[in-house]
Amino acid sequence: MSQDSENNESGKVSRRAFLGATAFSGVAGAGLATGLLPRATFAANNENGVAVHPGELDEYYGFWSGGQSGEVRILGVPSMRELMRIPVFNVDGASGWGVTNESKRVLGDTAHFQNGDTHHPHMSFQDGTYDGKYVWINDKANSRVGRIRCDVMVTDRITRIPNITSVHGLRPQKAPYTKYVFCNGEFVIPHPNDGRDLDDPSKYFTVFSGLNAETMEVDWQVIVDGNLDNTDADYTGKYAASTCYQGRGEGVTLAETMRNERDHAVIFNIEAIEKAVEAGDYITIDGSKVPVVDGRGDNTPFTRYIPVPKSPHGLNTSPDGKYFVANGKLSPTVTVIAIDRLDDLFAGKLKTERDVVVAEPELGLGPLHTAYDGRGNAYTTLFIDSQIVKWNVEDAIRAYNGEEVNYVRQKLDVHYQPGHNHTTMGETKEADGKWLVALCKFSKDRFLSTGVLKPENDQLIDISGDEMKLVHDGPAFAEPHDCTLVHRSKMRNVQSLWTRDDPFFAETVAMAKEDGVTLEADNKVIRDGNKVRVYMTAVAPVFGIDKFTVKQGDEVTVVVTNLDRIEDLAHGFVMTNHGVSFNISPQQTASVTFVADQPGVHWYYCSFFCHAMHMEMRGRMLVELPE
Ligand code: CUK
Ligand code: CUA
Repeated sequence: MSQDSENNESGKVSRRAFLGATAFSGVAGAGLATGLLPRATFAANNENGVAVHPGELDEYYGFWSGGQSGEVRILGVPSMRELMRIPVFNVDGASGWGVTNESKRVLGDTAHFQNGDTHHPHMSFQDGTYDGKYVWINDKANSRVGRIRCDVMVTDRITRIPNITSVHGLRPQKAPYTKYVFCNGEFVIPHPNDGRDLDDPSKYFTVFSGLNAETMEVDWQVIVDGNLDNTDADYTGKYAASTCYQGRGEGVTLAETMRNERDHAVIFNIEAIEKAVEAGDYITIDGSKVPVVDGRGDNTPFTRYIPVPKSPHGLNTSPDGKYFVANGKLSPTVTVIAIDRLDDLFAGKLKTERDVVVAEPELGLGPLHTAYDGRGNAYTTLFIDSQIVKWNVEDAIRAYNGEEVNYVRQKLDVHYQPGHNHTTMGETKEADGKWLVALCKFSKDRFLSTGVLKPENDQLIDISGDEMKLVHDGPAFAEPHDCTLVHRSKMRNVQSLWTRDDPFFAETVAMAKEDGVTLEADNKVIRDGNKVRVYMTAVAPVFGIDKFTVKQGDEVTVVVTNLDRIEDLAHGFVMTNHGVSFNISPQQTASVTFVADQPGVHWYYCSFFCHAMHMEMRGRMLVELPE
């Protein structure tokens, strides 16, 4: 699939010439008018004249956290059209995630949790930029990390991180490639957390985890002082940094977590951690086998604690690889940390930890997250001020050094209370400075009232010119914390058909083989005591079996293989009154196991409209009374 190169590049010139400059500024400026258009036909316009008309493709894939829905969503940017939802931690009716045997295998021993709280979707890297292979997402609610395969856009692994309660910040290593996904354990807990120490917070701690990107096992953990909020990696592979909002000690109540004027950003020395683990210089805790090193205290080889004001939240690496920026939240400032001073910091060559700070610009109230345009400017969300502030990093450094220079370029009102913001390719060395998305927590009056629960408001801002321009309001269901904007040229491996030997359903294929069944050809019912396995094909508009008989109380496994090879020709399988419903995409095998507990005739049917005779694509399960 070569989507890049054509479309937009050639299209934009002619459209621009055709519509003319006045037509564009009219549409782009009229926030209210564009808000009235249905999302699917919205055409966003920036200074480059980019518009996405019906039938045209977006320039960027946006991977959106689905928040409390526990999923990941794919949006097209700049149209802001929602293209797809990828279930990860949730039960999903359309795909049958959490219902099929294949998804339950991925969910593993946490399949009984029916929800998640996703915050940070991030793609795998090669050499400082996206490679189109995986997207990871954290589940703050149940301490898990999920991995989505970007070739089929399906979750293939879920890991419950040991020794922690709740994963919050998550980032893949950016260079030389994503070997680790860094995961912040947010809440401090006793270790072991088995009831013997309960209310003595001085014994609580949390850990920073290096999750292996390929194996999805945790390779090592680092015990830290304080807690861990957000994290980001550098562009060399040497360092990662996390924010902490509860000081070095044992703050557990609201007042305690707010009492310090300075909390800290903790810097992790990845090489030093790896060395200690390789040398066997580690402990294990809480009965888990994961190697753990102790990064508490001022002079460990693994960590340094940089004091920063106050309850810092977001941590964002600049795309030139020079700076970590910690966002102050309760301070009107962000703290700029020079990454090239970290070697000296760990070598003990600096007088104080604060010597790595090269700027601390005052930006406004409630700075939460910062994004970059690749032209030296940063964009920070101001939660309390409901604004995005655009500022220049090098000018902020000059001001910190005493020069009279105004580093704030512009403040733009957003609607309302933004959390994350994100620029196109902005978390890679290829930050291209075209679009900024501000993920606003409150929409209030921006849409027709939906009652007591209102949508979030994901606002699209054109940053391609000198001035930020708001061009679109995008309602979103609760609660996308973060998104990742990936140029479509990075997504070369997206497939429209499953491959028959795909590992996602390999175990089901192996089961069929043991039963002597060839899934691509056979339609068979295998009885094995009170277990019945029903293998059927699906080719529009027929299931390979239109009737099978079982006894009440049998455990029935239905395996359906979609033999259609036509792009987008999905079937569904619903067993009525059994809570069984799932999708089978082209060339996929999917299965479900349930108990036939109700005697009588039960129809099964295809639930995805696949053919003119789709309504007739069905069959009967006859459930006999037991003898
Ligand atoms: S967090 Cu929600 S607005 Cu979980 Cu990245 Cu900052
Ligand atoms: Cu197959 Cu509808």
